[in-house]
Amino acid sequence: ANPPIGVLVMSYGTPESMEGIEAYYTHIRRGHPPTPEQLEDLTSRYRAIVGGVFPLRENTNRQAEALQRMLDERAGEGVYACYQGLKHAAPFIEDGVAAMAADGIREAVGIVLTPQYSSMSVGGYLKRAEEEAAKRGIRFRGVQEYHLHPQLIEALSERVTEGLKRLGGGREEALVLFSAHSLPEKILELNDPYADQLLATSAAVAAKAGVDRWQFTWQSAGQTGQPWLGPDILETLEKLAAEGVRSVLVAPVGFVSDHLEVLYDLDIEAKKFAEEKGMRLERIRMLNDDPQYMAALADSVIGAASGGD
Ligand code: FEC
Repeated sequence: ANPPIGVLVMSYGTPESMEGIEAYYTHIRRGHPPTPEQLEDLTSRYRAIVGGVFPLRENTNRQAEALQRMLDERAGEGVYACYQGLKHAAPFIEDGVAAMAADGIREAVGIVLTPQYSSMSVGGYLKRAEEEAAKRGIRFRGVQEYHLHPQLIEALSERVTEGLKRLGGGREEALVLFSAHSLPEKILELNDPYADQLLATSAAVAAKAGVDRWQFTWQSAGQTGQPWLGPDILETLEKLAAEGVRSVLVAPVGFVSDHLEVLYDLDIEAKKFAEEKGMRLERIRMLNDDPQYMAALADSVIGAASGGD
């Protein structure tokens, strides 16, 4: 029998334990260890969201397993074999490709668990995977983006509708605030599609959910000394409060899982900030291993494997 087509399921990665935060943070900072203050700041944010297992670890595991099941259903067992490859934690992207090679895989598809393309996000994952695959003689194709896949849009729009329901009486005047991880402003000079794709996802979800009142904002910018894309969500909330908006539904469409940037930056920090300004803030439920999201991934993988990505 032919070896299966490898599917490298790529995600950001998260520490294994509180002791692992320093190594993880050092990797994100390209080998530069954080100062004790920076480490304590990050550790305290994890303490606020972690009850046992780091949530992104569990969610990436569930997503990879659910995608495997969906590919088995669609293409038959043994046709595709999923491997994890993480950006900043083990198993790293290179480990995932090495595991494929060890299993005799000759052909692979890579997909990143974030829907929109940026040279600084998805582009970076795919480059590492391609380089490792080339070294190991594996033919590799990467899914660039799936930000307008109909089942992704459907899954997100259902969550917007549900979130507005949760806001209750606020539905009429509620504003939907789409958000994504900021990146350094220098991506604008590179003609990067990131911002346009995020706006396209947001507009499609708003249209599908029948929402007229919406805006897009950035979140979770890093402190690197250089300018990042703005406005940041806290600035946006401040402005909305001044305009008299009293209820906001945040829809972080650049993320797919429950993790630090959602559970801390939105659910703790942004929520508290909004409340201080007299606003109610709710967030849409994350996709995690939602079947429609898994279908969008499976479709994209099968499309890329058959050469039409
Ligand atoms: O729950 C978790 O453990 C992980 C949450 C997490 C996700 C995530 C996603 C993205 N990031 C993106 C870009 C950058 C850039 C820098 C950067 C820094 C951090 C730090 C932490 C962190 N990121 Fe992240 N990111 C997550 C966590 N990220 C922690 C370091 C401390 C801090 O700033 O809070 C800046 C690196 C540098 O210093 O040069 C740039 C992008 C995404 C969304 C796409 C994706 O998932 O890949 C883009 C989840």
